[in-house]
Amino acid sequence: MIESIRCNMARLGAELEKLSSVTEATPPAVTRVVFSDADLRARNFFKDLCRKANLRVREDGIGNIFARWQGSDPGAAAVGTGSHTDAIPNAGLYDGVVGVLGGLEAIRILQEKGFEPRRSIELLMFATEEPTRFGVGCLGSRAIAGTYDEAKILSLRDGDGRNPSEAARRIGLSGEMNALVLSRDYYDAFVELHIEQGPVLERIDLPIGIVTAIAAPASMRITFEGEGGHAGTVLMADRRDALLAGAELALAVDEIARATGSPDTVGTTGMLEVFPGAINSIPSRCMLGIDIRDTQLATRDLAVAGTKLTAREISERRALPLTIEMINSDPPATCDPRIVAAAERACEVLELKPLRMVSRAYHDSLFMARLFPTCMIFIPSRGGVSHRPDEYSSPEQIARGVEVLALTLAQLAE
Ligand code: HGY
Ligand code: MN
Ligand code: MN
Repeated sequence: MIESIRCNMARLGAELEKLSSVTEATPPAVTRVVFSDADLRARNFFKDLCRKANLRVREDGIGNIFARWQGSDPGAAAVGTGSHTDAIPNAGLYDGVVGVLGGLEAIRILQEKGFEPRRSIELLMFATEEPTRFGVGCLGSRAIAGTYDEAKILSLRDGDGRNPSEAARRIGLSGEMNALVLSRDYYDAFVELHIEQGPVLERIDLPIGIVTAIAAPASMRITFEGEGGHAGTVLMADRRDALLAGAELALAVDEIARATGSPDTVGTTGMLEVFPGAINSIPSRCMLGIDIRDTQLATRDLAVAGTKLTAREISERRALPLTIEMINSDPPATCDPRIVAAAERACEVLELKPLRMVSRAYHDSLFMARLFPTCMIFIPSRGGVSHRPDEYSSPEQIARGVEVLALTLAQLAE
């Protein structure tokens, strides 16, 4: 096993810096929604770096990018690594990007070490990890895992009414959605390097997290229909105000999540759309976008059921019709012990103390784990902050994560 390895943080830092400037927000905020111009520039930047590292690059119809370092045994299943570079509005520069550019750096420092992989090592940049454009996250990895077939993908729409194929073709992708699934023997292992996006590693002052399980995410849209009307002339007794039902439900989502008895249950009303949205007009429609998660499927489903029940009770009491649309409801993932052990051995060689932990955020690994033995490596997030411009991991923390990833990949590719 390679006994020492060093991340070239000057090189990686410059690339992180460059990519952070590819944004549709005012830096340091990063907005890079899939299939936007910023996304296209990020893709071209990444593919160019991969070609410079002599990786063989291909892109599938939905925009997953695969950059392969050919191993000596072309018939052997490859080892995969990677993450995403799309970013929600007003986000930070590390979410996903550390796993994509850090994955490339891990490959380069192995190449520079003279390591020769038996199994090919393949770096992925997944399309659409964030739900911003199509309302559901991890579209690229769902497609690879076969969780979403062509019909399901084409049923989605963005704000302009385009389906993913139409939106992908606008930036020059084929938009072919019928050949995205990978076979189970395509990867022997998949490892994703990612920022923790939570406070645990920083609080206990450890440099590396090794993920043993990924929480089960669910999201839904609940819409109340009211009557609307003039804010001055409709008396209070005659009103059927949709926003008030939405306000009650948003508070209930918070209470339900706190009441499950599990500290791992989280409930968020991240979207609240009011129609017509005029200050002097009573809301006639209110849509809530609700995100509910837990590491245990049964507890998560209990919170989802409780939310639906409460929404129906509010609808009855206020005589406001409602619609409930489940967007996604995914099982949790368990990471593979063999890869967990490889990552721990890498930490031992590098004299780093890791923490075995769960991931409360979902990641593309949640879906890669449907087909392949999968694991994640976390680095600390300052203050546990993420999905904000002040998201931050230090160059030292990033370098440690890259070095652990490199030695983990080397073990898996031997
Ligand atoms: O929401 C998530 O967990 C991920 O960061 N998209
Ligand atoms: Mn994210
Ligand atoms: Mn992410």
